[in-house]
Amino acid sequence: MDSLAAAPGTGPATSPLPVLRKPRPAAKFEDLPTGRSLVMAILNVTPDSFSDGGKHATADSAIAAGLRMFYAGADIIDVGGESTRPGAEDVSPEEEQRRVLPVVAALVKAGALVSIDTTHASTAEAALEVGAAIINDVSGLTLEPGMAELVARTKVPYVLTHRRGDAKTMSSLTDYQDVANDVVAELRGVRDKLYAAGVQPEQIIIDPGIGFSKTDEQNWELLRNLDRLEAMGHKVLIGVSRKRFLGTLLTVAGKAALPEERDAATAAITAITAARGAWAVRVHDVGPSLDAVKVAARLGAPNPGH
Ligand code: PMM
Repeated sequence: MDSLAAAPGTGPATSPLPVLRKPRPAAKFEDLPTGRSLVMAILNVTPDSFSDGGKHATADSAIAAGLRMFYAGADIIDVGGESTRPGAEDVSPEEEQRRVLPVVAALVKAGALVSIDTTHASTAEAALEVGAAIINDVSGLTLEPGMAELVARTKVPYVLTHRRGDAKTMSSLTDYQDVANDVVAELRGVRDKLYAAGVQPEQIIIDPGIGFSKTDEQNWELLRNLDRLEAMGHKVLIGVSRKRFLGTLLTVAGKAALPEERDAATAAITAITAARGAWAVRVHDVGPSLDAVKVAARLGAPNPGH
């Protein structure tokens, strides 16, 4: 049996990750499946993310979890070492890199396509050096100096996510005239900075930043108006997985649903956004969303443009 195909944890006790012995050729962005929306799996290597914080506090446990998602069919594994939970403390780029780089390197070696979820240009650059293929930046309107130049120089795909302020301030920055129009206008402003640095339009993937500086109602309003984001002419990524507004929606007897009780609603949104042409969804629970994007494609979802 190809040792690469062994499920993590099934090897001898002395070798908990036999899958890593035989490196696979690096996965390429251009080789991602076409004809359906993609599933990006969330792998937070943090002590404090809002829904899965602390689960993967060591590199080995994060690598094993990432491999499980890869074998479950995730198209992209999104590795992050900095919590973006509202109110979260800043993490230094050094600490962030200590957390994520071994994980990125191991998953790349196993043949996964990896994106690096970071707001720091130095972490993005270090992750690209060990094989990450996409930069997923949630800094939004507060783009870090050097990030645009890095994206232009390396020519990698870049997720431009809408967010006002940072993790500490974003929850109070929810004044919009018309949330969909304002988000598009503000994304255009950051996009102009990226273009000015030499980033090409086809490198940019747009994300409305569900839950970032938005109220619950504004999140729903954005999801209702995906076509306005798509009209910007880029691929669109949607990240709703286990977010608080789903907990509120699923309240029973005055008690919001817990993060792990929000996966069915997440998969429902995957189906609906895939049917409306989203390029990819960012989720914790890979299987149901992968099924949902296949259903949407079979029912004739618009080609998500990749
Ligand atoms: N949400 C989180 C983190 N990174 N990246 C993108 N592109 N879009 C998102 O919506 C997004 C993100 C916060 O959720 P988590 O704590 O579950 O990772």
